[in-house]
Amino acid sequence: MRTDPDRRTFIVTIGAFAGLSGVGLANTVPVTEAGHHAVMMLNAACGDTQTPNVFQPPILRVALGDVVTFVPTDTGHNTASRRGMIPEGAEPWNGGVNEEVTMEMTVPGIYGYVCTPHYEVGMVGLIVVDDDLSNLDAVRSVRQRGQARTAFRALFEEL
Ligand SMILES: [Cu+2]
Repeated sequence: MRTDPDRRTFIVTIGAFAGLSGVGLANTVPVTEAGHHAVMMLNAACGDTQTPNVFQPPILRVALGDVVTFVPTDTGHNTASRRGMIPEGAEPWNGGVNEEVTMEMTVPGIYGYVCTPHYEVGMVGLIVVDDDLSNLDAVRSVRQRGQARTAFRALFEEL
């Protein structure tokens, strides 16, 4: 267990990435500085209005120590880690609806997360830190409900 608060994996910030959201980038991935990544919470997929409620990009690969910000580009979404779908030693997170969440990714592995209101309709995503797929079996074995099952399965195929 880590006890040093400066090394917490989960940090919630408001406006830390000022300028990322609300600048008319509804269907593009914002460009961020090196080592910082954005995942947008959207009502519809980029260029595909038939696919509602998505994280963009649905799979994000980052280096160890990189920072990830979930941006509430559209309203009505949140980000929450799925139990059993983060590496051992990583801290779970559970953002509020419409809340921007920023995390420093200090533990390698696969992170599976969901939008709580849209979990059953398949609004889910993955983050892979340091190209480490060693917890893939554990992540895959977590039982999913509704369309989250097929949505996660499709993402696993892309790993
Ligand atoms: Cu959602």
